[in-house]
Amino acid sequence: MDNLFDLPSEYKELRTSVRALSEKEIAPFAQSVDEDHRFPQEAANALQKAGLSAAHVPTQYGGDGADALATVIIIEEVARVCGASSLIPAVNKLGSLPLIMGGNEEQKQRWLPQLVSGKGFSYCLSESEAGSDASALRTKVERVGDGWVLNGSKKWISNAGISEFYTVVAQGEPTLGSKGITAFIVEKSDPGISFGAPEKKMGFRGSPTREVYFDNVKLGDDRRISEIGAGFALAMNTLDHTRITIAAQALGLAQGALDVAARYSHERKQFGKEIFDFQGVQFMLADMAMNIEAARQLTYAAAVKSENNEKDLRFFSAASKCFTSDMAMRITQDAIQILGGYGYVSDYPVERMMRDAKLTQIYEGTNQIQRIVMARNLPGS
Ligand code: COS
Repeated sequence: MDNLFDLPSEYKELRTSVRALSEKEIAPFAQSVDEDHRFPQEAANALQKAGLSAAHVPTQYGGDGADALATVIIIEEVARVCGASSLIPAVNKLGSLPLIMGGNEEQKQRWLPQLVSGKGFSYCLSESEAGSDASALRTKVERVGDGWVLNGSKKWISNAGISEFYTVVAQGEPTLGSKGITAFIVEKSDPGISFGAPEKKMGFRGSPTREVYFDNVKLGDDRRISEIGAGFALAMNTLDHTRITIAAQALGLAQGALDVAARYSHERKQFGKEIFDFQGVQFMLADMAMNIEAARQLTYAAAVKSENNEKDLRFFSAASKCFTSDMAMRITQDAIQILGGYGYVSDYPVERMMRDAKLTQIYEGTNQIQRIVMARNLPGS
């Protein structure tokens, strides 16, 4: 029983090194990235240099072979200082996991080393009329000769325009519903692909979110990474693994906010003493830390289930994403409350963290969808 809930030393060392890198090379730019709505290029460079932008890629394709828990720790530590930067490793995992799970050897050899070399990989599922109801997607793929022709558009695509590669799920046989959907890889250089204007977002402002348009994009059959009609199951199964990375982001944002609030509570003096000395503030800090630790245990347990592909993964990934993002929303608000007026202005990072935390309750499936997934996959059922 010894150390059952203690992280093995290699994960602790990973946390220490990613934290050091994040504080030195990512945190100094987090505010300007947010204020200027600009891609966090400094973070992209630092993560790339350290082999952290796509560490999940198996070693035979040039990656670090970071397991699901290691990937969670990387994303958590980057999010602790900058949410937008943490989307770099998160989006790269989301975009490439369908290839890793569904692609053949030749396809993996073709794209994964390029991902490791710094070319991003985005995931295109959502559309303007197909969000929670993902299988209602209308982007159309038609068989033409030996290949395929893609037409339609995708919405809310993270890092669109920055990424070189896009996993796209498209409908080939509408009468079959979700069984008519197939998954493909589209490259930014393919004729017929274009991008909308960046969305003006509340948070995660450093990460561009754009529409992606496909106008008669011609694809060979070597771009198909699922069996014909198996694209929806592949897309959903991908989310079972990657919703945990959103939990990791939320965890990092909450921890970052707690760290700022705890430090501030010792610096700020009112009524002749540190505000930490007031029991009301102590109770808030204690509740924040308690909730973060509970979320961390759930998220790490979900990551291990992802790595081992355990049968209750679907429940655990939805639960970790839902619980942790709801928790992060409350904790970041409490952090602002502790900082008072200073929390409400951008001199301190907690208002940015709250704006970022809001999205973790929405993307990769709203928390209402997570509850549907949980209810359909109750533990023990
Ligand atoms: N893994 C593998 N297959 C899955 C699956 C999963 N996690 N979830 C569903 N499927 C399969 C089902 O087994 C079913 O196949 P069968 O008919 O052979 O059983 C098929 O897909 C359709 O499933 P279901 O009927 O459950 O689909 P619904 O239309 O009811 O939708 C939800 C299910 C709502 C859970 C799904 O649409 C969803 O997750 N929506 C949110 C999408 C999302 O997260 N979007 C964010 C964009 S990504 S950034």
